[in-house]
Amino acid sequence: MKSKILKISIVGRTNAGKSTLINKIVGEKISIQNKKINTTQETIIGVKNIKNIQLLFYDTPGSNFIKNSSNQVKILKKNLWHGIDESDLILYLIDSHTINMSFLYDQLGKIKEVKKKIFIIFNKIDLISKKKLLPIISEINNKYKIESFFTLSAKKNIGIEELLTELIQYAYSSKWIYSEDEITNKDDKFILSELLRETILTYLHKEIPYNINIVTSHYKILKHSEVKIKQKIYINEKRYKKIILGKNGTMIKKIRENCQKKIKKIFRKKIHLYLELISQ
Ligand SMILES: Nc1nc2c(ncn2[C@@H]2O[C@H](COP(=O)(O)OP(=O)(O)OP(=O)(O)O)[C@@H](O)[C@H]2O)c(=O)[nH]1
Ligand SMILES: [Mg+2]
Repeated sequence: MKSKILKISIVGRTNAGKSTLINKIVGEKISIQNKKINTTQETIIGVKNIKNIQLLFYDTPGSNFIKNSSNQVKILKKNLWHGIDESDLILYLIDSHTINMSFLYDQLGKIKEVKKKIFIIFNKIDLISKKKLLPIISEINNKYKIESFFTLSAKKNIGIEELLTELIQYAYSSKWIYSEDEITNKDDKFILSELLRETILTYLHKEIPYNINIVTSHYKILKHSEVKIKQKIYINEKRYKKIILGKNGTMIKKIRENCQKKIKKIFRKKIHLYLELISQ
């Protein structure tokens, strides 16, 4: 059978569930997810092979920072547009639970300029009745040229198979970009650093995870398939060090234990995690 590919960007407001969807499709946690905003910062590619077809999903940073012009936002924006540019087709993901029509139209107006096929995906369908979406779908349909509409729940794994069945219809003849056993463009060290960022995001105020840099400096498989991991947390402001350490080191202890548990679940090995805080 001839090999085929399709590159798909997953775009949408922060918290719409883009990373949750990509993880469900790939079947492994390759992109961190969190209820705080702007969790995803880099474009992460997830690969799903179905028979002779390779689907490449680009997880992009949330798209609702358009009016802010800080440096960090500029990087997020660049990464978002890079994901869109690279793809053949755009999945625009909406949190069905919190739809803001004027924001949505503003976004669709910007995205349609790239002249790519757009699927609109109503996610979190577990939280709302589908019926409520019908008038919204017809309103969007009257205004924009949308290729297809889907409703699904990334978290509860509802409707994902149907979406994949539709997507493979758009694949075109080409050599595969990733080998059969590769599921992402990111290596284990990147994913480990992201898991620590996700843990810190869960425990601390959002400005902290955005003001630190995490490097996984050591990753070694020991005997009995145990893994030793060392991670360095670089902090650009001294006051954050105190917060991350917590009273008598209780916060960093909690972060380390929780992150170790998460890594164990994903890598299915016994993990020895060491964290080091470094002020720059
Ligand atoms: N109830 C429900 N919650 C969901 C669903 N999909 C995602 N979530 C939750 O929504 C929150 C945000 O999910 P993410 O996957 O991090 O969202 P994102 O779009 O990647 O967000 P950014 O990276 O910040 O742009 C998490 O708490 C998820 O558990 C769903 O289908 N149903
Ligand atoms: Mg994300």
